[in-house]
Amino acid sequence: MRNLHIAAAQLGPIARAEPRDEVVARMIALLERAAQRRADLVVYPELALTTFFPRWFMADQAEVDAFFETEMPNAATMPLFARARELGIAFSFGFAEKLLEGGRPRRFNTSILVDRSGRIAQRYRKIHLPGHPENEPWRAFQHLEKRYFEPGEEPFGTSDLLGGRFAMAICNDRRWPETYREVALRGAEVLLLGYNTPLHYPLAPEHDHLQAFHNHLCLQSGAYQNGLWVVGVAKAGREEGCDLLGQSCIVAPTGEIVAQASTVGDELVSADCDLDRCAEIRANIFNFALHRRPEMYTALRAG
Ligand code: CDV
Repeated sequence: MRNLHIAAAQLGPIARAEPRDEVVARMIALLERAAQRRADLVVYPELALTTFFPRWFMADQAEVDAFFETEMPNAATMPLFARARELGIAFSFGFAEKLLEGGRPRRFNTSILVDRSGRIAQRYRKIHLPGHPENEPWRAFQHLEKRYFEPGEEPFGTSDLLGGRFAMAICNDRRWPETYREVALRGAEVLLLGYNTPLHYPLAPEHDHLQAFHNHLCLQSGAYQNGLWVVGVAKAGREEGCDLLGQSCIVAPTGEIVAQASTVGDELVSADCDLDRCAEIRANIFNFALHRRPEMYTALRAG
């Protein structure tokens, strides 16, 4: 048995004007609750430090850049790093990352995983960027991730800490089966995944009532078909007039939900996650080495 106590730290809405230090104070309050439960790891949502700004078209790049972090940790997030180190808790959260490469600014939708000592053990830049690059004012809410971010250029990675192997993915990545299979083939036992999912999807509004179903459908099937623990964590509630899905949850490798948020505010849910349970699936029905036939998946190999 390799038991870890893992907490999903759902965040309620973040207003456009809410300063980073207030958001970080909310994150620390959830961390303290996690410490009372003796959590080993706390997982926060995608773009956890700000409102979900890709819902707005902004022509002025300086206005967009105000939502980005140019270093991590920085002054605003240092208290979270410090408190987590004191408590000996690992954590993961998403943020908008801006860096200079060869004098050129680059912007990514990024998540980090920080170990118990406060060291950034892994960085992941979102691969499946949803949305559109141009101003589409007809939409009630835009989704301009393809304008404001570049897609991550590195494959899904893993890191070994807390006695297990971890991978990260971000929001839209969870809808793609390749995400789970890729990290499972790399030996990941826990997938950490933050999301911001509006209940209203302008391109297929007839599916709005299915957002909650599709969220759990993807997380649960991804977990089961790959023998993984999956920790899905929402930014939830009515944010600047846009309703975001909650439903943060922890899914066992059997596909069963073992903890689930019941509000759309700041909420902590947690579960004992025995990493050895991955083998229940991986040594049986989804024994990759025994049953997969990669040589038959020719369309997949072709791209
Ligand atoms: N932040 C996201 O990646 N959101 C997407 C869109 C399509 C709503 C999602 O898959 O939830």
